Amino acid sequence: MMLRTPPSSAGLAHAVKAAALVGLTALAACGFTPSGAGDGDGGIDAADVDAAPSDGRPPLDGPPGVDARTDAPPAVAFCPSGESALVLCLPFDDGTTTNRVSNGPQPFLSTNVTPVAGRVGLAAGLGATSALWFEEAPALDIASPFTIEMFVYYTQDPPTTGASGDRRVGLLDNDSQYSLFLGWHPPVGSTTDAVTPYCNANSTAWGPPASRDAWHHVACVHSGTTLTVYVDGVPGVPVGATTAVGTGGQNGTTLGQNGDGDVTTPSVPLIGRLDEVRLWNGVARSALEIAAAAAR
Ligand SMILES: [Ca+2]
Ligand SMILES: [Ca+2]
Repeated sequence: MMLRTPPSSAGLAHAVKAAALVGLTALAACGFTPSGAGDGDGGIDAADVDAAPSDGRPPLDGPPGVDARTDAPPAVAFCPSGESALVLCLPFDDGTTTNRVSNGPQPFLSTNVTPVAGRVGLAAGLGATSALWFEEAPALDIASPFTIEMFVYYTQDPPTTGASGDRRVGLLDNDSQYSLFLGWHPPVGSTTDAVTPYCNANSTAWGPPASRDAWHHVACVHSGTTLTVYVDGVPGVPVGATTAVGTGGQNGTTLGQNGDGDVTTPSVPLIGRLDEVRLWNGVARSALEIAAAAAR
């Protein structure tokens, strides 16, 4: 069953197109002047060129030097080509779940994932019946150092009853190898549990808590010797992590729920949104880089 172009993708494209039309109407209504006039230089401008259509930023004002308007600074590419450490890069900005890493793995299942307003451009809207799953692939059998990062918006807390494996919400899970979840954990200095991102890769590291109904940047950084979870650029307590990251799991990689080999039967699903998902193999992103990603 190949669902790289799932039936829902037509709906996605339609929704994006509709959103674009609404956007154009709004621009016309407030007197937006297309490139070519109104910038005061008296010249004829080139058409706007969006050098990176998937980055969610406005297009550049034509090639530099064509006119007197200041070109926007080129954005640092979110999914830089030629970045061999990048395994997954899903900005979701075109309304699809395509991995923007060239020759990278693509989702095998992408169903009931809807384009919604994101932290940057569009995001992936996920619910109790969503499935976003990459089949088993060598590229996803990463080793330390590594970095997982994404924006998360959850609208339902993790369950508060059941076994520990039930009192959580899955964000990204390469089953039996490495994972990022939302669970219940007391913040430093407190004895009361709060919803808190945590990362598993033999060791378990917890970040600062993350509130419901708001966007948060969540990152798991494995330095090779320590595991640290950041929330909105703020690190939690690092834990030692010297055991090699496993590669023996065969259940692939799941976004938005626990990966347990049966992605079509929801297991602690995320009710909410994911945006700007990246997975880096062989790279521990620096605290500065994590903070910069959180501030996009
Ligand atoms: Ca996005
Ligand atoms: Ca594996």
